[in-house]
Amino acid sequence: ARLGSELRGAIAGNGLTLHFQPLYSMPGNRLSACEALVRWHHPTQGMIPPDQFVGLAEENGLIHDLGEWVLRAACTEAACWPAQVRVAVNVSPIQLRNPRFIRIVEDALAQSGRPPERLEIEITENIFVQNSATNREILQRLGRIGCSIVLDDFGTGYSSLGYLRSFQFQKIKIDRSFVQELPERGAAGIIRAIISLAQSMDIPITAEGVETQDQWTHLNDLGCNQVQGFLLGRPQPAESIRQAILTHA
Ligand code: G
Ligand code: G
Ligand code: MN
Ligand code: NA
Repeated sequence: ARLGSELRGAIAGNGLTLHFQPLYSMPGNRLSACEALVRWHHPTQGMIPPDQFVGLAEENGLIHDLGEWVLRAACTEAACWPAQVRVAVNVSPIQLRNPRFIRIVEDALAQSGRPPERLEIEITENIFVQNSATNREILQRLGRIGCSIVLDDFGTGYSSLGYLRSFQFQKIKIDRSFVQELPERGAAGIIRAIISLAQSMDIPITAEGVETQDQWTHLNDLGCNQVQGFLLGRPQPAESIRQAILTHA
């Protein structure tokens, strides 16, 4: 309860910040997007990672304000990047229940002057826990605004092939648990199958959690379209990602 009220204060005050992790195109090896990852600077506990407070925020409803802060801050920062570099924002399925959600996205985009195509909304497979008509409708409305909808952490949760067919994602991110087992044969086979499925549906594939050159080479051979991971760049403060963009975009 204490942490909850402190989190409320952090959202309203200056307690949160965003780090950004670069995504690189494959082939080509250009920095093509950056994923915003929220951080909480707690006054006594130091930096608290998101997996210790996003779940809490989902339980106590703060996820709506937290998510709105993240969307606005990410779009504001991205406003000073070159036009071709996209910004990716993680959105909790619970945020879609907010009747204001579409308005918040439109407003964040308008304030930043970024075209909607340069905003990627990353949503995990939990979106499919309830295969609700409302969720599908919100995703479709985001798509109509022009945002890219990305299926995050693919392969670990609730997706089924039926869901993939019922909603057109602009991109699929293969969960890092598969990538990290490369070059083990089982993982390679699963990744090959996911890529071939995605290609047949015309959906680009990103692999996350790429840590070694060997993994990068395997993913390149398998026809992966984009890579993200410590090998290419860690999540880093905004000023530092601006430097990376200058050199690699
Ligand atoms: O580096 P990392 O510790 O940043 O992130 C851990 C987890 O927290 C990841 O699953 C990531 O998707 C999630 N996460 C990071 N930032 C956000 C955010 O702004 N909103 C939501 N919903 N999840 C986030
Ligand atoms: O679930 P999501 O994909 O949004 O998660 C982003 C999380 O993945 C962040 O916690 C980020 O720090 C972490 N991450 C990014 N690249 C790597 C990597 O190469 N290895 C590991 N172990 N984690 C990574
Ligand atoms: Mn993500
Ligand atoms: Na992910």
